[in-house]
Amino acid sequence: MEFKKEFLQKLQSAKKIVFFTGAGISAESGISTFRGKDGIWNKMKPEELASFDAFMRNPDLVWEWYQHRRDIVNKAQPNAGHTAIAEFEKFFDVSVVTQNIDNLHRSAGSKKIFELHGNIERNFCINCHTFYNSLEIELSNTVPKCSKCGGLVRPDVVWFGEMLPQDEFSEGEKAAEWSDICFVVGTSAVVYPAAYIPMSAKRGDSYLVEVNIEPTELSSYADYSLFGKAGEILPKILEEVKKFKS
Ligand code: BJW
Ligand code: ZN
Repeated sequence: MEFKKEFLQKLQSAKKIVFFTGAGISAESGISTFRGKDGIWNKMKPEELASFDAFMRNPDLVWEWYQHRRDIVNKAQPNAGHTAIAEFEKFFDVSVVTQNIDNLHRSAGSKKIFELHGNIERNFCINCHTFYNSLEIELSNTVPKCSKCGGLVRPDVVWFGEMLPQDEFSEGEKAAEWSDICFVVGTSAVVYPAAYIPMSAKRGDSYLVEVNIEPTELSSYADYSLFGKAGEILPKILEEVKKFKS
């Protein structure tokens, strides 16, 4: 694979790198994306499952959907894309700003991770806010009740209409703004405020590189678009890095 010269030069001089990732980076680990060809939302409407109103309307249904996805996530392994990102840390100051809730960046060994949409492993009581990790509650297909107050327990993920965790978002924004290169990997970049992250990078004069199997909302904005699978392209970029860092 041939990369353009300008990109290779940026890679040679870069110190801080941000990876802004979405569902597409986990597709090769067997986790479905939301939108696009094999997206789960071709079959189900997001507002029917990924909102607090939906949860209150039918808590068991929403819980069962997360339970199903938890099963998939628990069996999934990081792929070559996650592993390459973790290995970038040997050569650069790397931050991973992810919209994913699947823990695969952590399993791959990335250290500095900002999770914008929460984590499927954590749950909390909507009443008294007691946190439960998935090992602490009985995981069945019906919604669990809080052992302290009997309230409904929900996954600690960010649904439509909900605020993102402020620290994770502002740290992620800062990392993007101060980065020399910002890779935007496997995201349709249509969900806000997460999709402001690449814009923060641009504002800080970072070099914006998109990695996706198809053009997105961001393509016209990116300095360089690489179309193909993240699990194939990212290891090739890492090979280039190794050439000039060793
Ligand atoms: C590959 C590949 C391979 C495949 N290799 N690539 C402007 C400002 C602020 C808010 C808004 C705004 N406009 C609208 C809003 C509201 C709303 C929003 O953004 N709506 C848009 C959809 C229109 N945002 C919100 O509600 C947010 N909160 C908020 O705004 O709070 C403020 C507020 C509070 C109260 C009142 C008023 C305001 C919250 C958003 C939460 C999103 N949550 C979800 C669910 C999380 C839990 C769960 O997982 O169930 O997050 S929705 C879903 O989308 C999930 C994802 O993280 C997110 C982004 O999806 P992502 O990762 O981009 O995946 P896909 O599937 O879209 O794309 C995959 C890509 O991969 C594709 O491009 C493929 O081509 C590619 N691909 N294989 C490389 N192998
Ligand atoms: Zn409680």
